[in-house]
Amino acid sequence: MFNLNWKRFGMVAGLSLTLVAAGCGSSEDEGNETTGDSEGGESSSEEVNYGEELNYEITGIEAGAGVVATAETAVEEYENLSGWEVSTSSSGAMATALGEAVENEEPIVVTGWTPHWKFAKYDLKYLEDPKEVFGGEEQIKTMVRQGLEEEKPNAYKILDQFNWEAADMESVMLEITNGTSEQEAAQNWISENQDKVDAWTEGTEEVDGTEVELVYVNWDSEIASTNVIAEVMREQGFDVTITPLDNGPMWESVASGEVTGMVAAWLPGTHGDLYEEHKDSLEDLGANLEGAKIGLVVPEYMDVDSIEDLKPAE
Ligand code: PBE
Repeated sequence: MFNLNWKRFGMVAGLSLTLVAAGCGSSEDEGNETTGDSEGGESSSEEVNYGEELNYEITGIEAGAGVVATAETAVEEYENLSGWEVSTSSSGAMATALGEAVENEEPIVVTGWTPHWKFAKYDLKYLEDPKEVFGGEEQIKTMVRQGLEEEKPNAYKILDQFNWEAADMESVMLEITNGTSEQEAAQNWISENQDKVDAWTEGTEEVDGTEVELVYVNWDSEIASTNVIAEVMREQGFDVTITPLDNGPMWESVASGEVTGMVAAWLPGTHGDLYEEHKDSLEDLGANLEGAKIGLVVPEYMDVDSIEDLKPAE
């Protein structure tokens, strides 16, 4: 218990430091230089109108993602976002657009989340959210179908004991984004973290081809977690299929009992509606990761710190 609290305190302190650092990064000097280049000599941060340059567009991801729905709520709640829209495509397309913007030092606002490799690769910051539309720290939780404990007790126990940290997930994500295959990155992490994996399989017996189907969405974070737990279960003798779906169908397939489970439930905020809808038809196995977060993310060089610094469409 104490350990956990200290860990969480450390994380919150770390987050605040990041925010302080973000504030320094966008000091007047640096901001003016940047906007001077791209805006033809405007000198005050007051005059920066990124909205115009961005066509009042927030670069979203999959239409079914919680962070997209939450960004749409933010557009409604913040008066200064009047006239803005959240575009939808895919997490991959968002990451490409972000990479191109950073390369050209152009402005961009994306729907972002932590853990994600983009923070290791680029200098980015969350925009402050004074109305707290995006909520606070979240957990990523494991959900399985009802009856699993009786039918496949070893699968149930491993899924129940699966638990790691943001840094673990980030290292797998980073390796995948740098070109290693998903399965290989998962195997590499497992062989370097055998002690953690042993704790997940503790008290279970090896099986001979018991079928398990895990569902997920093609978000980088969930690609990492799902591949890791799938590989761990394969090493225990399970015949594991992993199936990418949209967010809604991912929840529905677990609730209907069609599949074994998933490790991709972002709560209490991001998937709160889906949880409410399905919680009576599935089993909640608790958090597999603490300290997740969603929000609007921009490059450090942009001279805005808060969602409220963005300007409405004329
Ligand atoms: N995400 C990653 C998901 C949850 C995991 C933040 C993109 C979402 O918004 O639903």
